[in-house]
Amino acid sequence: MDRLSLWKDRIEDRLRELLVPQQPQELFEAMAYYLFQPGKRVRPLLTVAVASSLGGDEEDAITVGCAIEMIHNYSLIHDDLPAMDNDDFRRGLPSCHRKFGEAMAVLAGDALLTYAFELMSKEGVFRTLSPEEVVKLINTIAVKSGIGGMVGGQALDIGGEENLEEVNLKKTAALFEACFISGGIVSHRGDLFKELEEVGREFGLLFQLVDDILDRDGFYDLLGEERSMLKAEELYRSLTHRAGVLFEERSQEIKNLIDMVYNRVT
Ligand code: GRG
Repeated sequence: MDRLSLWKDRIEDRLRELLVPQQPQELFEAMAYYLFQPGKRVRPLLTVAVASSLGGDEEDAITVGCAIEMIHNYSLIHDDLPAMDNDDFRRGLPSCHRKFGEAMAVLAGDALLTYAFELMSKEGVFRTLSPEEVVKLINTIAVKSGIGGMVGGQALDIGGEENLEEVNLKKTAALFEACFISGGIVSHRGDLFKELEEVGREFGLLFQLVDDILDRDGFYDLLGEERSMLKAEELYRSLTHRAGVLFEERSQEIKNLIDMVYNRVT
């Protein structure tokens, strides 16, 4: 089995260890509904791949990756709500609010977001991180998820912001930046913050552009097929090059994840 598949299995197991059945049962079920569906797990995989390539502890990286995956799934639950995208289906199944009702879906999103920070701030959860590194990790993930990141980007989108790049940088790329930076923090490489943030940003922009090309909206609408494919190719080349420079001979899994995203449109 390749390393990405092994990590994916460990991420699946850890998610189930971290979010165990608890009361109120209906809230737990609504929290677990998206989280335990088979997703790509690209965010935790990136976190582990970065940490592993920089010599960090894989178990600690898996824990952080799972917290980020909880935040990602909270954002999907809220994004699907009638007040936002009003989607009845996600991953081919009824969306969270269609299954559990709107109020419970709002609460499930709230609880997943809070739970991510609860677990990262729990004493003893990380085996190799100093208290200062834990604070830096929590702060980074909070900033990238909140008003300066994903939630801010969603607000700009809903408000009709026309600068798509600005919306995507916040709404989509910020959480990918958090994955790369977190992998660095787990590896005690706070000095690489800026470089990791930049690679994460490019990864997020490629991820969103590929999604736009597949859905024929967003940048695809703005640029048309030829120019959006060219832009995707440019981003792909730049990202692969940067990953090679930053992670050197230990960049294979990160490059495989970049390929996985880009290959969806090639
Ligand atoms: C509601 C606070 C709030 C934020 C919403 C949903 C969202 C922010 C941003 C999503 C941006 C994004 C990544 C758009 C691309 C669309 C898409 C396919 C998202 C799903 O992410 P994947 O593909 O999902 O990683 P899986 O199913 O693999 O987990």
